Amino acid sequence: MDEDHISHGFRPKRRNETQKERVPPGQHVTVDFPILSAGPTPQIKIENWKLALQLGGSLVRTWNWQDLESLPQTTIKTDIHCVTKWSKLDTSWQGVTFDDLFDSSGISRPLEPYIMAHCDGGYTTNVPVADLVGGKGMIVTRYDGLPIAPAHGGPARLLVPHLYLWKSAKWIRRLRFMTADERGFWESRGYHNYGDPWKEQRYDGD
Ligand SMILES: Nc1nc2c(c(=O)[nH]1)N[C@H]1C(S)=C(S)[C@@H](COP(=O)(O)O)O[C@H]1N2
Ligand SMILES: [Mo]
Repeated sequence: MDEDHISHGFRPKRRNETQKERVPPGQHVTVDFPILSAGPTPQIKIENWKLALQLGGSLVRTWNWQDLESLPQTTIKTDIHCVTKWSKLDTSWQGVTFDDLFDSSGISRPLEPYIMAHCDGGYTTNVPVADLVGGKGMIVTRYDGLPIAPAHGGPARLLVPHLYLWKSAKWIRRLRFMTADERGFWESRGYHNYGDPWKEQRYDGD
């Protein structure tokens, strides 16, 4: 029996219902990978790349590219959700979890409850530390097994897939612990402070 003779709608319907459970309200699935950047794509050389971890005014530590590559590598397959309403299913990323990053700095428990992510080009976004540890957040360096394209945040970006994608800061350079929550680039321009796609926390007041 060929594909045309399968009783009408059976297979597509099942597929749609599986997708429906995986796609947050108001989102639609896309197969391509849109690029959303508030500014130009920086061209970053790996030799010059450094990630800094900051507490108050002082530097807790920095990782250069080799340092990051030598940490335990984790690969995940996850769905990502952009506030502009596209979701992409089963994206595959490799990098270092925040648990492993903090372990490598001798940080056994978060120093402060919030982090501001600072990027090349000045973009910022705030994330509670609780949303980064426990395997929830990563610094990723590979997409689909290959170095992340510059437009998608290469060489390294934040990945926090359970929150809207604006929290997944591209071209990450600095992580700054904060005692009190502060708003980042989009959060101070009308976006929701937290951004849970399942609760449709798109804009302030949602
Ligand atoms: N540095 C930086 N990171 C950023 C952005 C940005 O403009 N600058 N845009 C954010 C937004 S709004 C989204 S939806 C995602 C888009 O990631 P993509 O371009 O890889 O799809 O990156 C986020 N991270
Ligand atoms: Mo976005």
